[in-house]
Amino acid sequence: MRILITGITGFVGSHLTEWALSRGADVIGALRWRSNTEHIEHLRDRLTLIESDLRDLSSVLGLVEQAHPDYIVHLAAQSFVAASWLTPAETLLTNAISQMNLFEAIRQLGNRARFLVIGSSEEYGLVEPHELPIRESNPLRPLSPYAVSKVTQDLMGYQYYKSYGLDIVRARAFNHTGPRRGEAFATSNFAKQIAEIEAGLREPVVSAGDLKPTRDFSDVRDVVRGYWALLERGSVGEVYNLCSGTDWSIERVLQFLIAQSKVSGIQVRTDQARLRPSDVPVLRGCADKIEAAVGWRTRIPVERTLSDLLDYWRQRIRR
Ligand code: A2R
Repeated sequence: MRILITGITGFVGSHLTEWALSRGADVIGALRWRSNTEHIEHLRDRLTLIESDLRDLSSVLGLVEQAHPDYIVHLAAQSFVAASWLTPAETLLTNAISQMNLFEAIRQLGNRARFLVIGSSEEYGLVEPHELPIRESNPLRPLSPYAVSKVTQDLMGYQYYKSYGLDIVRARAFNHTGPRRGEAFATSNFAKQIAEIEAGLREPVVSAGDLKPTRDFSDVRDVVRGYWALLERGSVGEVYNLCSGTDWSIERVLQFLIAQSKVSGIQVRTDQARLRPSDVPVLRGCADKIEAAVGWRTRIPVERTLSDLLDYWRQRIRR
């Protein structure tokens, strides 16, 4: 079994690589010449890495031809909602064109790989209270440029499946976190700040954006196990939520992390720069469909995920 992972150097890419290797797969990773490989250094001698530019079709044709995959998981993306407000065109271009080039490459080469489209709970956007928990049939009402880019990827997956019969399965992952999460993301950012406070590198104040929104958090290690199950047993053309079914406010996440700290009396300060033009107030998903289809549900409690994330930052800062 050969799996091509784009975005292999990212947070999810490194965890999916570990999972795929544990399943005995040959892993081929696509990366840019300037990609930071620190998350996959410990796996490097077990991988094949191919440099490519996903926004250039001729480069992607070469990548798919060389990789000759059975599975493709397309994780490469401008993945950060907040950054998408500053770079909406870049976000849409990267996320839409990269996937289109991959679809065109497998179509033109006649490759039969199963392709996992990585969507997001952000696609649902504005959700009315009576629509909770969110099912796959919920309307898509995106509230950020990132969310629009993910709706585009999702519907493009539907279209290429319908138009050309490509073997495409679509995932809508709700928030996921854990070790190696990029420091721009709230959970990781809080954990990093607390680890820095413990190390005496900053005053005992955590700066934060809006604490009111609630999110349905899963552990990244559960999510990559779900992606694998969809590759193996998901139904072609279908779309599946990956979520825990419970939501935590950002405030609760922050207070949990502060309570784990060895330093007492840590304060919280609102940082205006972290507030966004519009934010999704509540995201809580329903995972019934994926559970019925492939038997997947989350196993790791949020508390463990957050503790592991804090430990990750403690170790990094010590290093
Ligand atoms: O920045 P790099 O070179 O280390 O690579 C990142 C890659 N990436 C790209 N690859 C090729 N061409 C691009 N224009 C490009 N822009 C970004 O995507 C990195 O390997 C990966 C993103 O990693 P993270 O930011 O850590 O995202 P994460 O959480 O792993 O997200 C994976 C997927 C994305 O579709 C998200 O939108 C979704 O899960 O939540």
